[in-house]
Amino acid sequence: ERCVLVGAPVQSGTDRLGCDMGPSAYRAAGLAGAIRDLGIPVEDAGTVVPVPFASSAHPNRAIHHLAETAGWTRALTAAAYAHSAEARPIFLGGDHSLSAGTVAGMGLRARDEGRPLFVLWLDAHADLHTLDSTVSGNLHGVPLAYLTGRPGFEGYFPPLHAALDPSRICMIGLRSVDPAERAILRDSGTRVHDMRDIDETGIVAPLRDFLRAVAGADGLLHVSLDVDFLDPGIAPGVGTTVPGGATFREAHLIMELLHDSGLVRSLDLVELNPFLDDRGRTALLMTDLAASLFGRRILDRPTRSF
Ligand code: DIR
Ligand code: MN
Ligand code: MN
Ligand code: MN
Repeated sequence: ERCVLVGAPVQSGTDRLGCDMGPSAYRAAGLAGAIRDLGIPVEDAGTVVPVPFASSAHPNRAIHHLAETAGWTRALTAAAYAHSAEARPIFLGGDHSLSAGTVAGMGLRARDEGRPLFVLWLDAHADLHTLDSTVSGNLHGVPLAYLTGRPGFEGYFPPLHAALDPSRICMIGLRSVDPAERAILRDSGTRVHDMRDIDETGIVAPLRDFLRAVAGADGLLHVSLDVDFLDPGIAPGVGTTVPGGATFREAHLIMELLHDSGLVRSLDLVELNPFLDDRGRTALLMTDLAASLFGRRILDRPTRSF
């Protein structure tokens, strides 16, 4: 099946400038060629342009660039829906607020196919703030609250056609969760694996469990990969580094298992800040991880079920 690259140079969700250079960095790192080398046709669909959304002013004064982020959400919802009709899209971010749009668009795709949407969120953060609870005002911290239909987004973000069921989300890599997010997660049904979990049990068992649930429900899987999921020692090109992240092999192993599952329909590559990177190494690592997800492997091995 074809792959399509969709540039989403979203910058409005963070106060650290540079994420808008992400799509260029992935192109320079050779993402299209890396996937073509696997025998998969790749088309570069260019860059999405935000569609204005007239957000009301929000009483939380910390919030910045609300209308702009809502405009990206509207445009990316449409783009994700359109580009997933006949290809597997990779969304080149851009900060993580872009997932409010890409996941909403994939939700429309799943609805058309009569299948449930599942989301794997690989991130140091839960990105579960509402507009009322965010303290930083950085909207890259809110996409999952919007997508799961938490209250308080009406009039500020485009209306959601259907909320994502929190029990169809799996988070891996958490190590920076704010109190309001922890409260939401407590009884949400979301599969949550913080770094301590990974230290204690490894990364394979929780992922296999989740993949089994996706397959059992004939679900469609969207993967959202935040650079800060990775340890800053191997991935310095991000504005919100948090020590103690996933290792090189943990990250590749996740991608390899995802490939073997055959379940992944779409991918976000988010939060890369090329301005903070070290000679492109973070862009190159993210590119290699995407290649693993699309089937690059060390040795041929029989495709195991998970
Ligand atoms: C923090 C950081 N929870 C906030 N979030 C980040 O600003 O709301 N998410 N960096 O990726
Ligand atoms: Mn994130
Ligand atoms: Mn993060
Ligand atoms: Mn972030």
